[in-house]
Amino acid sequence: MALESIHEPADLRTLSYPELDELAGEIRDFVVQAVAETGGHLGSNLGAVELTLALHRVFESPRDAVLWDTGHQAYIHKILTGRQGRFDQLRQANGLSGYPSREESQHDFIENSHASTVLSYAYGLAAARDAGTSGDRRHVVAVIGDGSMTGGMAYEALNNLGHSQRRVIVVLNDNGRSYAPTISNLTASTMPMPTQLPEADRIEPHTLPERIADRLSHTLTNIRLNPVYVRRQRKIEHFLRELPVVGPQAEKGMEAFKAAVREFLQPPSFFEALGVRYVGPIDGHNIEELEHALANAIELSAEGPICVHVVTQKGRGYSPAEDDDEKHLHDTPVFDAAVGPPKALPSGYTQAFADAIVKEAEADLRIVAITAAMPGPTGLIPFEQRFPDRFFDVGIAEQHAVTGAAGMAMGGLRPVVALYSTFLNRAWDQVVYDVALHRLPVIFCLDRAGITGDDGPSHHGVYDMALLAKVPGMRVLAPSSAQELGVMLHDAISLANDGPVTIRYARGSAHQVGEHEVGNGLLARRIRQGDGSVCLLAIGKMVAAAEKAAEELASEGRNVTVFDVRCCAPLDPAMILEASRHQFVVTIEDGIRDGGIGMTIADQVHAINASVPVEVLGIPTKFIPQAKAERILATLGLDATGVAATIRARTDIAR
Ligand SMILES: Cc1ncc(C[n+]2csc(CCOP(=O)(O)OP(=O)(O)O)c2C)c(N)n1
Repeated sequence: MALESIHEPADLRTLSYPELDELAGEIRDFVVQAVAETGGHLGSNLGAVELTLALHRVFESPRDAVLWDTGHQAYIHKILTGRQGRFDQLRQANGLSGYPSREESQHDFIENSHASTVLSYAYGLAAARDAGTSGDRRHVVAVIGDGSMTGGMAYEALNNLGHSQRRVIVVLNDNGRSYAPTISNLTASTMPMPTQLPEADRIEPHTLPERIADRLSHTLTNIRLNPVYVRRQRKIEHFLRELPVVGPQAEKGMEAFKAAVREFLQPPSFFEALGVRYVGPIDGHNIEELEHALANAIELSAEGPICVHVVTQKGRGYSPAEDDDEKHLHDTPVFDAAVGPPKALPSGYTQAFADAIVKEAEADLRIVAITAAMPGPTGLIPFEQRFPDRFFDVGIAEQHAVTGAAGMAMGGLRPVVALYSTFLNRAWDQVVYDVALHRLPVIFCLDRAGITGDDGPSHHGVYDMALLAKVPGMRVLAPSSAQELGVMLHDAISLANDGPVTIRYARGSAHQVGEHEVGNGLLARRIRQGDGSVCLLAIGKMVAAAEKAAEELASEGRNVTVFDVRCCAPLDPAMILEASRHQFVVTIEDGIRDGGIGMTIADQVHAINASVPVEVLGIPTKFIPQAKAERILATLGLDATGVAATIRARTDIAR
C-alpha cells in the first residue's frame, strides 16, 4: 500500500509516474470507502485526484499557498497533508471537517465553503507576499471549479488580478459540472450538444482526450448558434456588402473577421482580454502533463497572473459516480460502497416544496423557478422536467438570481427563487434594494434553514429570519409541516401582489399533518390552549419540539398554551395580544437569537404588558461547529427536553 507511506507532500516527490498512477487508484478506493462510512462529497474529489497529486509535487505547501475554492474537493489534499488517519471521523462532531480547516492544518487557508471566493483570497495573499509580510512565500495557487467560476466574485477578482498583474496561478478545474451541468460558455467539456443539432451530432465523446478536443468545437457550435451572434453577423455582412467600391473586398475579409469573433469568445481570449494569460486545456488525469503545465505556469507567472485550464471528469474511477446523470455523486449520505448510493430523491420539506411548486405552476402560468446551480438539492428537478421553459439555472450566482428575479417580476412573471438559506446571505443587498424597495412580487423559498449539521459553521442557515424580517414589506413565513409549506406557497403567490415573500424551512424530515392542522395567510395558529400561566410561541421546525415539551409538561399538571407563529414578519397581532395575557412567555426559533423573531415578539408583548417575562430561546451568536443537527439543537436547549426544562425552571421560581 503506497498510500500508507504518504504522510506529507514531500513523500510524493520520490515516486515514479507508474507509482503515482497506482497511488491515484488507492486514493480513489480510500475516498469511496471513507465517504461510504460517513457521507460527504464524493464526485468532486474523485475527479481531483491526479490534479492534487501534481499540485503537491510541483508546489511546496504551505510555503506556496495552494487554495481551494469552496473546499468540498479538498479531501485528497487532506490525505496528502497528514490527515488520512482521521477520515473515519469525517464530518463528525469533533472530527475532520468536510472542508479545509485552519485549525486542522497549516496547509489549509480558506474554510468558508461558499463558492467563488478563492481568486480574491489569492489576490490578497499575493499582495501581502509582494508587500513582504508573508515570510518566504513564493507562489499563490488558486484552484477553482468551472461551476465556481460562474459566481460574480470570481469575475471581480479576475478583472482585478489581470489589471494589477499580481503573480497568481489560477487552476481552472473544468469538469463541466456544478451539481448539474455548469451554466457557462467557459466550460464545454461535458456540455450537452445544442438541441438544434441533428440527432447524430449530439453523441457525447467518450474518452477524456476526445472530450478535450471536442470542447472547443462545442463552444464554437454554441457561439455560431447563438442568436445574438448570428444576428450581428448578418447585420455586419449586409453592411459590408452595401459599402460602395470596397464592399466586395470587405466581404472577403469576412471569414477572417468571423474567426476573430470566435477567437474572442473562447476561453483563452476571455482570460487574456482581462490580462490573465491562459494555457490549456490540459488532461487533468495525466500527472506528467499536469506537472509540465504547472511548471511552465510558474515561469510564465513571473510576468503576471496565469490560468491553467484543466479538464477533469467528475466521479472518475467509481462507476456509480460516473453513471449518476444528476450530479455524479457530488455529495452523498452514508451508502454501501459495493453498490453505490440509491438515487438521490428529495425528502421532507424539499419534497413538499417540489410537489407544491409544480402544483401551483400548473394553475398559474406566471410562475417561474430560479436556482443558483442547485436544481436537485432545492427540489426543482420535477419542475424543470414539467416546465423546462419556465425553469432557470443561472449558475452559482445568487446575486444575479435575485436581481434577475426582480427583472422577471417587473416584466409580469411571478418568480420563485429557491436557494439554501446560507447562500442567500450573498444576495442580501439585492433582496433589500433590488426586490423589496421596488415592492416586486418575488417569492424566496429558502431550504436548509436553521441548524444543518455536518457541513459546519458556514452551512447553518441562521441569519435569514432575523435579517429578512427587518426588510420593509417582506413577509417571512416558516412552515411547521409539509402540508403547511404547500399552504404557504399557495398563499405567497397572491401575497406577492404587495411585494416579496419568503418561506424558510429546515433540512431533513418534515412533520406530516392532516388538512385541518394548517393555518392560513399571515395568521398564527393556536395549537394548544393552556391555563394562562405559560404561552409558548414556536417557529417552523421548532413547533414539533414545543408540542412535545407541552405534552411532557401537561403530564405534570402544567398546561401550557402553544402557538405555531407561522408568520415571522409581520407578527400576528392577535397572537401577541393573547401571549401578553399569560404570566410567562417563551419563544423558540432555530435562527440567531440576538435580534431575532423572539426579541421582536418580546418587544411587542412588552408594548402591551411590560410586566410579562419573556424568555427568548434561539441560536447564540457564535460559529457552531459540525455535528448532527439534532445533537446541536439539544446542546443548545432547543429540543423538547430543553424547552420543558426552561419552563420548569422559570415557573418553579414563580411558584
Ligand atoms: C455561494 C454558494 N452557492 C452554492 C454553493 C453550493 N455548491 C457547493 S459545490 C457547488 C458546485 C461547485 O461546482 P464546481 O466549482 O465546478 O466544483 P466541482 O464540484 O464540479 O468540482 C455548489 C453549487 C456554494 N458552496 N456556495
